[in-house]
Amino acid sequence: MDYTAHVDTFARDRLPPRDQWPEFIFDLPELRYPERMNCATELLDKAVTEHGWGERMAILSPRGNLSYRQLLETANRIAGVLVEDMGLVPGNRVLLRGCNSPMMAACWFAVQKAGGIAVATMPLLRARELTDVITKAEVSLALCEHELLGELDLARPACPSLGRVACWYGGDLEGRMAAKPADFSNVATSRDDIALIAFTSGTTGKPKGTMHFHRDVMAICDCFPRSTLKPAGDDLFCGTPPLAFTFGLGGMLLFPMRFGAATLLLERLTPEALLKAIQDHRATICFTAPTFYRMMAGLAAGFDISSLRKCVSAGEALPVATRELWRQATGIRIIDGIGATELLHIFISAAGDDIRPGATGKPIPGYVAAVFDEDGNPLPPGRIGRLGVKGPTGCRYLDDPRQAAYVHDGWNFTGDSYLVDADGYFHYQARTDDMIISAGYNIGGPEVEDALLQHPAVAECGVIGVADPDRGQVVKAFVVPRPGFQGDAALVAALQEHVKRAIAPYKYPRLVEFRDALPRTETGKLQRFRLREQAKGQ
Ligand code: 3UK
Repeated sequence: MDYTAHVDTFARDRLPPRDQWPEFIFDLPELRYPERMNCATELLDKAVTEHGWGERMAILSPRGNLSYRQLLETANRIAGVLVEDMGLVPGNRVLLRGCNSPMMAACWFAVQKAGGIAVATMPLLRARELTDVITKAEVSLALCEHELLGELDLARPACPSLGRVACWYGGDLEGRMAAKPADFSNVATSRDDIALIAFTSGTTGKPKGTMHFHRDVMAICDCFPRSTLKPAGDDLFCGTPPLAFTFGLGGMLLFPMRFGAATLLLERLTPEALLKAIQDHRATICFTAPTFYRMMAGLAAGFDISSLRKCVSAGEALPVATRELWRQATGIRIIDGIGATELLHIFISAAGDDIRPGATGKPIPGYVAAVFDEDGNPLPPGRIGRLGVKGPTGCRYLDDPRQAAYVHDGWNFTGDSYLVDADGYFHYQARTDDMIISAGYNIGGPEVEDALLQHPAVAECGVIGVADPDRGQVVKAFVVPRPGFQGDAALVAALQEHVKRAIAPYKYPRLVEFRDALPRTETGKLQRFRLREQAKGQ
C-alpha cells in the first residue's frame, strides 16, 4: 500500500477498483509533484513563507479583507479548532456549508491543513439533499455559516455519522479560534490522499461524489490558468460560482492564490451587483456562466468596468450571440471552457487569438480529447460523437456503480456530444441524452438556442425534443421574451422564420412556448429535463 497520512480510510477504501480508473497523464513537467504534498502548504503556507506574499491581499469581501498572512493565520486557528475541539482525525470528511466568503475559504484550507477531506455544499441545498451528501460520504464534522444552519439542523436526525458542528459569522467558531495559536503544523499528506469530495449537481438520480487528490488540486492550478488564462499577481478575480462548485473553487480561490493574485468574494450576486463590484473594486478577471454574461451585457453601459481584462465562461455552452453581445458591450472576447466536476476543472478551452466563435476550443496542455462512436471507436473530423477526455485529473466516484458508465478504456466520457473540425477545434453539440432526433435528423438543442438568441426579441431560451407520432420528436423552444416584446403568434412566426434563415431549415422549432423564466440549477445550467417533464405533462 502506498504511503497515506489518512488514519480514517473510509474514502480511500471506497475508491473505484483500479481497472475502472481513467488513465492519468502527467506529461507536463509542472505536473510532477513530490510524493508528500499538502495542497494547503503549496497554495497558502508557501505564499507567505516562500513567495513573500504575506502582506498582499488574498481576499476582498464585504465581510472584510484578508492578506495572505491573515488568511494563513485564520486557517491555522480553524485547523486548531478542528483537531483539538472537534477531534478531527486525518481522512475524516468535513462538511462545509456557506456562501462565498473569507471564512468559507479559510475553512476549506483548514480542512486541508488538518488532513481532512473537504465536502463543500451549495448554499441552497435543503435538508433532504444535505442528508444524501452527509450519509454517502459519512461526514463526521461540519463547519457552517450560522445563517445557513437551519437546513443542516433539519438534516441531522437522519445523519447518524455527523458529530460536531461549529458555525461562523454568528456562531461559536470565531470564539474558539481566538483560543488557538496562529500557527499550525500541516499534516504531511500524500499527493494521492483525497483532499475533497465534490458532489455532482446530478439532474437525475442520487448525486455522485467525485474524489480528488491533493495533486489534482495542484494540477488544475497548473493547467488551465497557466496555459490559457495566464493571470498575474496584480489581478483581482471576481465572479459568481460558489466555492462548493469546482468551477468556483478553482476560479474564485485556488487560481488566484496559485499566482499571488486576489479574489473578491461576494454573496447572492445579481448581474447589476457583479457589474457594480467590478466597477468599485476595479476587478480584472471574471468567472461566470453564459446567461450571466448575457444579462450583464445589457446593463454594462451603466457601469465603468474598464478594469476588466479577461472573462471566463463555463457550465454550459456559450452561444455565439452571447459572445458577441459581451464583445460589443466590453470589447472582451470571452474565454469559453468546458469543465466537469469529475475532472475537477476546465480541460478544453481557448483564449485570445485562438478563440473561434462556435467552438469551445482545443484540449488544454496536459489533456487529450477525442470523439468516439457508440462502439467506442474514434471518429474522424466532422463527425458527431461522444466526447472522451484524459489528463492529470479524472473521474473517481465514491463507491458508485456509475463509475463504469463514465470511464471506459481509460477515457472519461463526460456525456457530451461534440465534433472536431479539420483544425482540431472541438464544437459542442448537446448533452448526449439531450440530442433531438426528428424525422431521422440529429439536432442539437444548443444550436437552435444559439440561433434564437440572435433574435432581438429573445432574452433567454431552451430547446428540447418532444414526442411526435410522425417525426419521432419535434423541436420545441421555450422562449423568455425581452421586455417590450409580446409573446404572441406573430412572434412565433417571426422566430421560426429567423431560425430557418440562420441554420438548416429542418432544425426550426415547430413548437414555441413563451415563459417568464426558465428552470436553472444553482450553477446556472438550464434544466432541460424539467422542460421535457413540463412538455410531457401538457
Ligand atoms: C457542461 C459545458 C458546453 C457539459 C464545470 C468548469 O460545469 C462544470 O461541471 P458540472 O459537473 O457539469 C459538467 C457538464 O457541464 N459544460 C460545462 N462547461 C461547458 N458545455 N460548453 C462549456 N463551456 O455538459 C459538462 O459535461 O456541473 C465547469 C469547471 C468546473 C466544473 N465543474
